Amino acid sequence: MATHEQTSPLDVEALRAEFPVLERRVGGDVTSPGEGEDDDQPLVYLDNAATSQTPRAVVESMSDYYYSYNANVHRGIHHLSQEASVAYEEAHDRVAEFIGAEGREEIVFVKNATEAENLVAYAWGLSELGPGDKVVLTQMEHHASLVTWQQIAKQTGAEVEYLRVTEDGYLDMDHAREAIDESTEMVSFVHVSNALGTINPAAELADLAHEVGAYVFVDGAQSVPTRPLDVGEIDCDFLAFSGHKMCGPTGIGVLYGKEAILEEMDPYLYGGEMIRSVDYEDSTWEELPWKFEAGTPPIAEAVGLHAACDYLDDIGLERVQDHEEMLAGYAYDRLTEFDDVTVYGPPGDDRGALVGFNLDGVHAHDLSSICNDYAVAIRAGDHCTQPLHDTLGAAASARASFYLYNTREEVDALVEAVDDARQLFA
Ligand code: C6P
Repeated sequence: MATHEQTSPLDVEALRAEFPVLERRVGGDVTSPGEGEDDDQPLVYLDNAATSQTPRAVVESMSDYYYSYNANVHRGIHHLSQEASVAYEEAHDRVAEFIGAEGREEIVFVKNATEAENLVAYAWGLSELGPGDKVVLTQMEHHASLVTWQQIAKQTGAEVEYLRVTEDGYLDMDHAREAIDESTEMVSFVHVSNALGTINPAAELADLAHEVGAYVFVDGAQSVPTRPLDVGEIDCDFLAFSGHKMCGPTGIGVLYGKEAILEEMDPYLYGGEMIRSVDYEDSTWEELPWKFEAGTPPIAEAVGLHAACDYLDDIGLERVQDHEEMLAGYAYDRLTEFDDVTVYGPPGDDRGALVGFNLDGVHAHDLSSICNDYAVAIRAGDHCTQPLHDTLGAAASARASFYLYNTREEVDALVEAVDDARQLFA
């Protein structure tokens, strides 16, 4: 019996009006839309952990940039360049405020969360890690973190240890207390798992790491968009996230780093924008954060990310979190009513905004394809967590992920599609 009966703290219908794409009707052949008999079903978009949709305010902030003050930043003293530079710098201030950072020095704009992981692994890891050092990750890491640290460890001779996931989808904290020891230099973990929905105890893990003098890297790709997060409260040294999962544009992500640590690190990319002076023999670097932002940066995208932070803060991230967890709990309850469906991860009342699952005897891709026949967009695959899927004993899983504009009726549409797949493959 479903337990998640609460009503939403959000006015979802009013919010949906801000996202024109949600009005779409889809189906049939994507190469000739409008021509098939299935072309007229309302889109049910449940792939938000991959990419969220973009509200008018964010799109308009970027078109305003292109229509009114498009210019390169930090390079011209003409009017448009100054306006663009101010907007670009203010976007750093806004993101700093959004996550509770001290200021723009701690906010580096990159392409996405993946690049943020690589920046630290290369710029810090290559010079600081060596034989005898340990990097502690979790079994539920996204490849962005797992592959990056694995490869840097190979290059430096450091060891990687993976914290185990328990049967019920939580991080094994006994293993964490044992594994994070004096040889540990970096503890890097996913805050909210994109495959299990597990919410990891970030502050507790940060304490364990700091007790042994290790740095803490939080992969916030799924947590920053969906819940209030304050880097001071967690006391992490680094945090990574992407604009496109938080109502912002693609092409921009954020690396937060404590100023004193970023100050000590060498640049990751070299070129224009990041230098103070250059001669034929050597160069010196710009101040933070520009030292890490070589070349023409994502200016329109920074303006869009600023607008996305405003948009989410205006709604209130506590309310966004409550709404999404209500939907995830409801989906969990409904899907676990089917005895041939396996839902991965922790219980419905203790998970982030997603549900990963499999139907006995049916490949996740087939399940996702049947959902698509109902215009229900979910994701199927290993979700860039291949080792975790090996541990789960599943080659792939289907995943529905929710955001502020989704409704309980859309969860019902998902459940109906899954039920249809059950009948079809029975
Ligand atoms: N996950 C999904 O689950 P990028 O692609 O760089 O914007 O984000 C990478 C990333 C890092 N960490 C976590 C926990 C993530 O979930 C992701 C992106 C997407 O559908 C794509 S695999």
